[in-house]
Amino acid sequence: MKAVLLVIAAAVFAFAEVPQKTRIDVYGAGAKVEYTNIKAVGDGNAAIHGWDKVNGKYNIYSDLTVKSGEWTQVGITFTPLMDGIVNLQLKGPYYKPEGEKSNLPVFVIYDDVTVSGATAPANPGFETLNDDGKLGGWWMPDPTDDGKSVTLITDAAMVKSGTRSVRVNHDRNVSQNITVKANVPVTVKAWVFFPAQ
Ligand SMILES: [Ca+2]
Repeated sequence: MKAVLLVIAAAVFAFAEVPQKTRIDVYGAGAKVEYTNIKAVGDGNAAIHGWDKVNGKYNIYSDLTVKSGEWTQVGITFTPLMDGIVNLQLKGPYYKPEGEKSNLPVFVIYDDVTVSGATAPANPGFETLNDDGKLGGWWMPDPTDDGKSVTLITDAAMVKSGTRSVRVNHDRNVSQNITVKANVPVTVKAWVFFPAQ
């Protein structure tokens, strides 16, 4: 009986553990851009990569809470300390349950990205495709057979506006460069939907 209860408790705990969160990162290592006043917009946290002693100070990660079953606008704000080009990355949360050899994908759907205080992102609503059928404006990884591929979503129930959104996870995500200016605060926001996993 005790063992059964333990198994049930472990299963419930494992289910509850899937983080209903998302993650917008900014990588400035190429131009060695550093920042101040890093904060989450709304419910969550944002900070530099404290665990990376070499490039961590140039990179921002975040941990943003997404509401259940509805579109949530999440974001980060930061002030660059110098001019430069940084890479804006729309990702899912890192999730590595105990006992797993590698992290598991948690899928998050993005639409309608806005940026203030920096160059506007191209194709912010994921509506435009290039001639080769790939997403315009964003770097999007080629499909893989590991169940982690980025996918374009056309199901209206999971599109915030227009006819497309994009589904990403931690390891396979979409990104593009934006140009920032010294001491000009930048705010990045995006609408996010957390689908059934
Ligand atoms: Ca769209």
